[in-house]
Amino acid sequence: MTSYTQRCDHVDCTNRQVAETLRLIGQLHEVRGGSPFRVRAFMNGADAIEHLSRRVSGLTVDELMALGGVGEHLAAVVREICETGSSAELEALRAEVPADLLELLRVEGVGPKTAGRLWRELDVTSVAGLKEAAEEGRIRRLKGFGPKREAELLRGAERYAGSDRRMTRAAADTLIAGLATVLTPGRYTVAGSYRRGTATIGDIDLVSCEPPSEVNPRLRLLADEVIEEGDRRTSIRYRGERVDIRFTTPAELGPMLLYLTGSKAFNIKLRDRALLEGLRINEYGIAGRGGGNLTTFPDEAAMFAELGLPYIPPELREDRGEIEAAEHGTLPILVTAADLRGDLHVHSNWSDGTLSLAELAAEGARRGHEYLIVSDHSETLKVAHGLSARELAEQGHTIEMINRDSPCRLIAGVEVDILTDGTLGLPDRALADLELVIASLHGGLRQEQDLVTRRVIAACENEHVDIIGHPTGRLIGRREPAALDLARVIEAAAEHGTALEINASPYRLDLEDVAVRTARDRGVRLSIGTDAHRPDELDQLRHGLATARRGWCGPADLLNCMPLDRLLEWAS
Ligand code: DGT
Ligand code: CA
Ligand code: CA
Ligand code: ZN
Repeated sequence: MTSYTQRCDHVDCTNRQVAETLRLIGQLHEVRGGSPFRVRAFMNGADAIEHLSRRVSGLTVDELMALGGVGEHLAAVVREICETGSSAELEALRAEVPADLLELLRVEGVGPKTAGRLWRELDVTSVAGLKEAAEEGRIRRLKGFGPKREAELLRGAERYAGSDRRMTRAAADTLIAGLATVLTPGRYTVAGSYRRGTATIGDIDLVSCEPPSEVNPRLRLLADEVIEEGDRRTSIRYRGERVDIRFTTPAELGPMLLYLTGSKAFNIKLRDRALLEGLRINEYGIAGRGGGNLTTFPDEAAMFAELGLPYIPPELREDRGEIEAAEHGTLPILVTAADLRGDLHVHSNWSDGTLSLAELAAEGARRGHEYLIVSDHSETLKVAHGLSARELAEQGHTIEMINRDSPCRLIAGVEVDILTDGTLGLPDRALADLELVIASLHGGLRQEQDLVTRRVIAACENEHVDIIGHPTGRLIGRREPAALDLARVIEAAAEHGTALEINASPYRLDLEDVAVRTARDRGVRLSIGTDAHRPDELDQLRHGLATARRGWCGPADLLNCMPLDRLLEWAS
């Protein structure tokens, strides 16, 4: 378990981060009213790099230019981003465009073009400014806007201000990758909710063992705004989000990391428990009765030991019974990345994915997977080019051929629609021919509770269905979960031996941690699938792993930990 304790995390310069940076540059050009050709060049380049199956950081300028959609200028910018983590062009644009304007882009109905006009023509540079201008009726007077558009923008601004705007783990990863460019690998750790593996993140918390005199000047260069700067703590706004940094030394890292990882409820419970023994805990160490000498600790494990407890992994620190379990020696042994043998939900270019079956097998092998479930959509999902029974049979033959010489075995599956009347999008005969069947809700998510619950239960009852995909259908920050009665669904899954998915997409993470734990306690099997439609999304498995750990899952609770033959036997 040591890999989850003190290791300082460093996120590589990933394709997605480069793509996000290019998009940001494109957006800023558009905000400034720059040439549409230049804007498109950056957007197309971002798409090309996001869809790349190789690491962009390993490509030369020439290799980059050989990619469709990347010209000479863009290739140079990409190299610069990979080497330095930023780009002079981006910094120049940032200096020119007000920092809050980027936040304005997150309001529904505001694209870069609109943001640019609001800024130039009305001097609106923030969400609050947008709301004010709309309330005063100034927006309707802009050419091409009118009262209707103004009302839409006002609603967007109000909704945005009222939402609690938490980041997805994907957004947090992008920020952390950016921060990593000014920090030294091995000398800082990401703490807070990010380290606990929560589905959404309010702000980023870092513990730095590098001294403030070295880190603060570098952070200043990166920040949109320095909120507070000091020798013990610094807070900045970076790409619109708050980042809190606490400074410590390797010898005193334990208490600071424990404190800043939280959760707050966990910290309070731990502190109160220690107080009963006459010990006082804070972020600098443990002191005896009457504030005696402060003892410091280099790591969290030593600190837990001093408190008479085994190490409690960050994902469990929510005051949901883990401290009691630690006292009684009944903490679960959590699943680790090394236990996962495969990815249980991926799409190919037979439906709406970008990779061919052969490419999928190669990408799976590259990640050390023993197997992948090819689970393309069924034909009822028209927008995703869903497959008919005949096409699935044909896909099955191609899969057999590829499996002959692939170290990563493709499992012939499907993600069949649970239709609005509770039947499935393919006949039982077609499902019977497949090795594994995932059934998912894609439409009718707003049905009333009993109706939508009965649809999912009917899917659990179908003997061919092995897994319920993204059970609630939520899209974080964008779509509420269906009104499912999860207790009934979990009961049905337990009764019929159906597994429930932990969809590992950072935009879904569905089921969520608490439901995972309820299901697991009821003896329901869980299944982590990335739902990847593009190669880089195959790396999302780690988000699902964090959710599984937060749901107290061990290897025995997850289908992903079964060897291939046992998995296929379980599914048959
Ligand atoms: P977030 O940012 O909302 O996703 O959640 P956290 O858990 O990262 O919370 P944050 O950033 O406000 O604070 C980071 C950690 O600092 C938190 O997990 C525990 C610790 N902490 C914050 N406020 C308090 C407090 O009032 N008492 C104690 N004991 N610890 C606190
Ligand atoms: Ca935080
Ligand atoms: Ca914080
Ligand atoms: Zn789906």
